[in-house]
Amino acid sequence: MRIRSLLAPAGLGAAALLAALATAPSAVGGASTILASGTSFSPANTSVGQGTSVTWSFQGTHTTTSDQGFWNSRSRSTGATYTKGMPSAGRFPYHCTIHAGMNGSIAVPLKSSGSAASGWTLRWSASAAPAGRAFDVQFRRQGTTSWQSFRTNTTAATGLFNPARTGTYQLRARTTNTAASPDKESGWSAVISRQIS
Ligand SMILES: [Cu+2]
Repeated sequence: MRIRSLLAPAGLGAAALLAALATAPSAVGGASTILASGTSFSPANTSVGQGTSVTWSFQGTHTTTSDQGFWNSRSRSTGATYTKGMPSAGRFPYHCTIHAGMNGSIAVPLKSSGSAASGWTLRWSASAAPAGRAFDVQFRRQGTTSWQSFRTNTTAATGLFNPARTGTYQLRARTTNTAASPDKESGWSAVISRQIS
């Protein structure tokens, strides 16, 4: 009611309001379309699920260039788009090579399924790594400070996390560009916490 009364003076009826809400990007899932315009990406930071894609649209001439060499649109101008699949977990910073300070990042979360009793099948990639990609997965038990390796440079997409010791564990994953020399790693995914009983 409050929203409606605020919008009413602008002439938005209930039907138009519902239509606007239905098409608004989800705040949780994040936008999968990013506008490159002026000297910024909008939204600059976004989160998308494993195996989804992100599309940039361009106003003026820009690039979307992964800081770790995961993608590079090269120069694109007004009206053009560039789409990149985001298959695996990590945080992927990128920039425009034309405008200094024009930066953004894509976060792709680690997934899990299972239970405290039977352990958690972690999924850090929608599919096994293609050539030139590998994954690192780390954990730490709550109350400890240092991360430990669960997988290093694996090309598998999933693994069962079921340590002998009970407790709450934090988990994170990243993607490595092994086609680069030397290797270049994405940032770490957002941390997830899972119980082991
Ligand atoms: Cu630019």
